[in-house]
Amino acid sequence: MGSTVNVSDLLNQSYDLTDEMITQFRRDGFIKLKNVLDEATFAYYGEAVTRQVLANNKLEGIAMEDRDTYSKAFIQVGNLWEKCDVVKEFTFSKRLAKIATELMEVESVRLWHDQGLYKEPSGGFTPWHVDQQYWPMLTDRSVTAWIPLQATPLEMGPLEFGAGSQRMNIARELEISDTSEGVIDKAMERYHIPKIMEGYELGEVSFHLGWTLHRAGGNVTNKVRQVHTVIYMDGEQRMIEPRTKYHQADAAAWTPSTGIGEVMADEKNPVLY
Ligand SMILES: O=C(O)CCC(=O)C(=O)O
Repeated sequence: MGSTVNVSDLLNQSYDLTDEMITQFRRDGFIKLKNVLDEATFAYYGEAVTRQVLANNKLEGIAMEDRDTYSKAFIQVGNLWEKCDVVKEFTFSKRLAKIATELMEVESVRLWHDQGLYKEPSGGFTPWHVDQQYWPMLTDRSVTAWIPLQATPLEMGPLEFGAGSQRMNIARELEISDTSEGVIDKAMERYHIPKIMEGYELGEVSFHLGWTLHRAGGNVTNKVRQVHTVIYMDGEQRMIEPRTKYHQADAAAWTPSTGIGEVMADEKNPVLY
């Protein structure tokens, strides 16, 4: 009798990190891991993510030439897990959450939010930036799992990282824009920060810290670059007093019941590992 393999099994199986991988992540602020997921996962869960991204696409019908740099870069739809139970199963993967926990060297992780980032054919570059400038978090323990739902060669706009940039306080106040692209690029040259950009194989997933500089090139293929992301924070992460309009907006969107100084334990922030 053959045994049935459920498509969700892989999402809950352990992916074993080596000590070298954890050391590399601590040094570089990012890591790309091969064979984290597989084709069957993408066929089932990827389809559900795509359905939600298309159903909630606010850029529908707006021509590329009429958009600003940010909205040329991708269609962005957040908290997909609240909209669809299949996506919830994907976002709540213990396999991914365990990797995030071990890379951040913390005891547990909570969900900050998930989002689809779909770069359309002829979609523009994603400017250099750091994510954590938007988030009112006390410590640097936040990490994004960037999960391409197809192999992503250079022409499709994979992520590019500034290795070790999480330790350097560069342009942390700059929102994602043409200005951040130019200013950060110059600073990276000045401080000799290595820029690392490689395509992603099918099943490869990267993890980057909230303070790691990153960007992506444009999509010059005729296929959409489909990416799901899951953003984790330390299970003990606390909220600081919002300092910017982005802090305020993100606190309201992703952790509405958390008060200043409290652990961010809203019902939107379940412990995932
Ligand atoms: O997908 C992209 O082009 C950019 C993604 C990004 O900046 C992120 O996930 O932090």
